[in-house]
Amino acid sequence: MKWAIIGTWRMSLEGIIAATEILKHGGDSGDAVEEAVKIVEDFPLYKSVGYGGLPNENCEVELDAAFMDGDTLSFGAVGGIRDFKNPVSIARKLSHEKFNIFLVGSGAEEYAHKNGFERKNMLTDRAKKIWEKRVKEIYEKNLSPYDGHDTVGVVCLDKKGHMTAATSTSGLFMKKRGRVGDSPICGSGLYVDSQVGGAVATGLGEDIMKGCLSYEAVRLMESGIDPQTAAEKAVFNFSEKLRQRSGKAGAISLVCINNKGEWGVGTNVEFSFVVATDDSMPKVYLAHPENG
Ligand code: SD4
Repeated sequence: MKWAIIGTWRMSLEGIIAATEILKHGGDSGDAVEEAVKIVEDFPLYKSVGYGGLPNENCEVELDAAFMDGDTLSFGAVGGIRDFKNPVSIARKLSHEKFNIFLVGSGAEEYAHKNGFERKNMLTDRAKKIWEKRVKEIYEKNLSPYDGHDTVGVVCLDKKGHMTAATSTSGLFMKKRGRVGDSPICGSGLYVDSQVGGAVATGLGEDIMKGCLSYEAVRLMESGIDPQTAAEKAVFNFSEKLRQRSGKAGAISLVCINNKGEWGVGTNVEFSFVVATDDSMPKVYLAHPENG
């Protein structure tokens, strides 16, 4: 059977290359997405995910991550977790729980500690310097603090037809302490159903969550629409709705795969993403708002 994997932004390339090795040899999609996301979390130069992620306005790195299994629809997530190495693995572990599947802040940290996850100071010197520079700029130039944010999101179909999805992010640079974006929210940052397909989103979480966009893309695929049209419809229709109702829409990008391994992308900004399938090597693509 076919396999396929798709990830948001160029930063997912190394992770997808590693995941491809798992998938080629008949490995499980849950292991593939976790591995892909962990590699991004561990890389210190990516400023919006895991180690090296940019901090909140108090110079604390608070991380959001989620994991979903498309066979059982089990879901786990952490929000605003500090000082743990791989939030995606904690989210995956939570997805095996029956109760308390989405934990935030100190509760998430307590769970991670009790379950033997590795503690790590996730603030790098580089991220701290960027924070210091930005604090100065905001003060001197009256700049909006909120930029420089990207989520790694990965959706995968393995040879057995098992689909999973995961996300991980440090969220908005300079966010308020306790702010949680769309990435760990089921149906907003990610959704997957092995009988239909899966989707992950990236961009301004405050807007993505208002449209439950990952669920929307999967729902569209369930109604028989191909992944490319589903992704475009989910992003464009909702961006337009936001513009009409409030005059503006934030950056929104979404990638999806159906249960046949066909994929699609929709975006209202320039957006890079990575795809690998059983008949194509991992490759970086660039999408534009005009052509999706
Ligand atoms: C958030 N959606 O926390 C994330 C950030 C992101 O491109 O993906 N930005 O709102």
